[in-house]
Amino acid sequence: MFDPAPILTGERRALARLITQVENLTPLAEEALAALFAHTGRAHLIGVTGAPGTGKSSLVNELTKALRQAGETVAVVAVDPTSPFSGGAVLGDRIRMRDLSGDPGVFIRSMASRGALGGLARTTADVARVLDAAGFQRVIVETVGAGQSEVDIARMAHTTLVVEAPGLGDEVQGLKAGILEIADVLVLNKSDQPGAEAALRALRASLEIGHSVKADDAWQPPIAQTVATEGRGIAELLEYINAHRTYLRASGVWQQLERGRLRTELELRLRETLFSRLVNRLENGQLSAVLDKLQARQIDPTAAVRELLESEESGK
Ligand SMILES: Nc1nc2c(ncn2[C@@H]2O[C@H](COP(=O)(O)OP(=O)(O)O)[C@@H](O)[C@H]2O)c(=O)[nH]1
Ligand SMILES: [Mg+2]
Repeated sequence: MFDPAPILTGERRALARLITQVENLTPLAEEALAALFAHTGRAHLIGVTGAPGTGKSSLVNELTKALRQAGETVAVVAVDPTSPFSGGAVLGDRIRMRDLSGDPGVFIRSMASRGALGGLARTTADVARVLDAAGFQRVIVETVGAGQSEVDIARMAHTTLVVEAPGLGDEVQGLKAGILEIADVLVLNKSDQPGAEAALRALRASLEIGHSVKADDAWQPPIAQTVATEGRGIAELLEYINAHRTYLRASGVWQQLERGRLRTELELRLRETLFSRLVNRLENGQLSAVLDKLQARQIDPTAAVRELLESEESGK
């Protein structure tokens, strides 16, 4: 039996244990998520993405400190698809340990994403939900910006930060189209490094091009210039993040986003449930028999679906 009380009061060991359950997709985790759902929907979810080494972990660390100074509670979920023991992740964690350990208003968790049985995006969303239910006012999710799972994670966040650093050369122009679409706030970190001015110009230029394709036209992504290692530009970055949250709430986009996310989840779960229900009702070997006919070009895919559905209905 799941006891929600220690989670709702943010008890750390209970939280850590439950998150492990969520990662392992256990029945207890399912029960817990169901019981906690009514307590979710309050936290501001902030996604932080960008190439490895741009300074995401350092930035998250600084942001967390700034938020704590403002009296807010913060949970951080670090997702690194390459390896839980990669240099960047470990370094970032060490930085965090030093500055933030022992603070009861902060909870930090690194996820071993390789083992995410239910898929990285879903596991991350469920972990964020647990932390939301635990009452953390901000939940920050750090991902290595590489592929679809980052875009999925960004969709889950209310506010997505895309972190860039100078010296990435043509990449800055190259990868922009896709990644800029998900950016609510752009961060040019390592502004102390050579090439920062050029990178800023490149970012501005691609923002102008990208702006026309952005669905959400009323918000123009600002660019924050930071030096995470020195804490420079962090106050301004936090202002942008808060301005975005204010915008989301005032415009009603916050509600729209939430409804869209819940709709996607509902449809996904419906699809999975209906599919496995159907497959369970089919006779052994029926699916592969239809597949044989498909492969032999005796029937087409639409007819295959019809045949499977009809035999499922007549078998009732
Ligand atoms: N010069 C400089 N180095 C930075 C800055 N921010 C982070 N770094 C360094 O860049 C490296 C990668 O930082 P990290 O936060 O782990 O990047 P991540 O892989 O994006 O999470 C570390 O050695 C940091 O100390 C910055 O603003 N300026
Ligand atoms: Mg990192």
